Amino acid sequence: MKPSILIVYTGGTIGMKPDPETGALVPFDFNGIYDEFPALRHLELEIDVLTMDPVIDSSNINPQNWLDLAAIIRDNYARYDGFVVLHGTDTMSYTASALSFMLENLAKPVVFTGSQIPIGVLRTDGRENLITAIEIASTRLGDHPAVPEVSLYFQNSLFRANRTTKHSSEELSAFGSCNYPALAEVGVNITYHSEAILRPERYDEPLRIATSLSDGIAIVKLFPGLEERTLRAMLSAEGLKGVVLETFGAGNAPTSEWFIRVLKEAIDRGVLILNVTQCQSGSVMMELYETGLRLQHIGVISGHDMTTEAAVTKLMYVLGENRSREEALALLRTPLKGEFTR
Ligand code: ASN
Repeated sequence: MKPSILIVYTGGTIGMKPDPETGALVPFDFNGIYDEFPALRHLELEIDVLTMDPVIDSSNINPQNWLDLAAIIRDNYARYDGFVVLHGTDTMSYTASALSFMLENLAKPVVFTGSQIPIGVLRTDGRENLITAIEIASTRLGDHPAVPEVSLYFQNSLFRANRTTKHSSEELSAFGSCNYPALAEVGVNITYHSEAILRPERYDEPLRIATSLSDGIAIVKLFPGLEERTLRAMLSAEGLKGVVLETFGAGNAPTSEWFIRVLKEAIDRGVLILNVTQCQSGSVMMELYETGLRLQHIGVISGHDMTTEAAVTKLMYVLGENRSREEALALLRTPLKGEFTR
């Protein structure tokens, strides 16, 4: 039997094509995928396409869309061998990170991709991204899928989704994964780095999905000159439950008394604060300097080498179900889907 792939098209540049009459970019109908890319027939796959309604520019994506996407994958999980999610690049790392946490017991490939140039433009990067993502989603090594986790394929590299960041709005190589190696590299052949790929303990568990994500999450980026009244206003927002604190270097922050006090007051009110670094690569090590140690002492949680995208979506996931503070803390301190290295 031919492997079967479900393409879920959410929107973004990859789905755009110039209208032959007006020249304006209009959404491409992926149901005509074989007519547009006859080469896909050579892959010997069953491919179905599901287009989300409405298709959106990814700047408009929100957590409800993530819940809908997770439900689509759950509802089709038994029927397909792998999934390719076509998504705008701007927030793809957020969606892909969120899904990596929300799809519990995942044992099949879910490959996110998109493009920088519309698929209907001759020089598009979307054709190669799409075809290779489909091939990766359908590849098996031995008895199991080659990459049974949520991944992101772009410009010859396959990354763990929750390790990625969009680092360029211009380059075709738009995504990077500074703190974790590529899962596969694509040249003449596709080379899978098996040692880097996450594998489930069991392949036959039913997929379980998160059905709620927490609101009340914020990102606070430190900068020299941040004032007490501004920080206090941010941390006193009504309903605030979790904060990703983007600190300097190895997780450092000012030692001024007011700064520590404002953070401590929020922690005492029950707000969980997760420390990630503003640096593109490297990890938070709060025990290294006095400026990090003080954060550790008041109960700021280390985000280790997590991206902001992974940290913010992990907070939404962990706080989304009614967990006790201890349970939430334990989950935040554990890598759930390879999102950080200890
Ligand atoms: N604005 C587009 C989006 O994220 C950008 C892209 O897909 N290249 O939906």
